[in-house]
Amino acid sequence: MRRLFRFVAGAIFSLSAVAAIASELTVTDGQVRVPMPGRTVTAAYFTLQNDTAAAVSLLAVQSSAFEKAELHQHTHQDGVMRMEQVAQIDIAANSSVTLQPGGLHLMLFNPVQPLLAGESVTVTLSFSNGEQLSLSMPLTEMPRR
Ligand SMILES: [Cu+2]
Repeated sequence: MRRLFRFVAGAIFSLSAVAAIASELTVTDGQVRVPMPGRTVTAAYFTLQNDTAAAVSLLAVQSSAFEKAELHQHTHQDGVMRMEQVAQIDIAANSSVTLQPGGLHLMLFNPVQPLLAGESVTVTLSFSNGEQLSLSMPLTEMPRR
């Protein structure tokens, strides 16, 4: 009887460990901007939360709604706003990184379908720990300036 109890307790522990690992990398506040009329390039923003004890990197991204997706960083140089592609986005242990206008962002090129505000597109993120997250992100209008 005692042996059986130990086995059951061990099984429950394993299950909860798996559940914890699955939820340690999360993405919140995801949104994909509807491209400006006549434009074929747009950006996506979201927050990456890493609740593991190890740093992890976002290495690649793709979306079924676009031909190409890249990780980008905005930089200010001599008063001019530029952006450049980055190879990866690092998220330190137990911390978060936010992709937002004027900073890190996801650059999306050449939509392969009509994009309407209020609908959503799927974005797939691949991480250095082998984890892959497929997320549905809402399409939002560019804010007017
Ligand atoms: Cu960009």
